[in-house]
Amino acid sequence: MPRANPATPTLIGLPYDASSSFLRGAAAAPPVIRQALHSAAGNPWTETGVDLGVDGALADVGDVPLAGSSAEVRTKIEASVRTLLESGGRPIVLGGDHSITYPVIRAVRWSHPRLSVLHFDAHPDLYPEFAGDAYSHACPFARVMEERLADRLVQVGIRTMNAVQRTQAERYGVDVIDMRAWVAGRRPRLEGPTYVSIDLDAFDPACAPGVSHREPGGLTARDVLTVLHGLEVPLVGADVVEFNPAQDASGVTAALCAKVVKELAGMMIAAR
Ligand SMILES: [Mn+2]
Repeated sequence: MPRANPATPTLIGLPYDASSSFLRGAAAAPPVIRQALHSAAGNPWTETGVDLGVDGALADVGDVPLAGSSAEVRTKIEASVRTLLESGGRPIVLGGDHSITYPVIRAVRWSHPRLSVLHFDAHPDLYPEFAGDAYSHACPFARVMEERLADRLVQVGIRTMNAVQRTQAERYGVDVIDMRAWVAGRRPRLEGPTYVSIDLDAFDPACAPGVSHREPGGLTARDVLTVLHGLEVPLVGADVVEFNPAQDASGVTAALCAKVVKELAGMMIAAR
């Protein structure tokens, strides 16, 4: 792969949803997000003034074929993202369910001895295990924190905290900005190279109905975009996960995924 542009934001699709606990469907998301991203309904400029339509501004290595056991899938994901990083790409991962984030962050951590993670979600995803599966989409941030893959984890949009996950958040020193704290005015503060993980159910289901776990009372599209635009740290990778096209009759969630991908890419380019 050519390295003309260091740290080119690069789409990589991970069509995997076998670690979902409720509805399947997120595996179908990557091509639907690409279609919305390249739709003639919009133009390729970001709100921050970056033209993603310029040749080479935004790369795309396609979808990674993910068959086999969940352990085999995690190995394949980590290797694929590591290959992308080694070739000079900066990953924007199109999920897939949230279980993919753990092997992705393993790969990113390999090239970033300092790493913060900014995580938007309705759910903390900190269960030690869920329904007997330590690699369920309900668990990725427990694995990330117990392996010390992130120096700091900041969660925004949380509104499903329970006793088990609160204990986990305390154990790992997670900075949880739940929706009540968000409304009271708390905002994330990041330092150093940062990875952003965006679960679409962080948004209020009114603006993102196409998810497997609809949880009312969430963030608006503008809330999340404002945080992304305000980042003053190097954005070294990102994922957009848990979009379930089967739940998205209007296509509005696909449009939101594309919007978020565009603005993430724009922030990566502005900062390099
Ligand atoms: Mn979630």
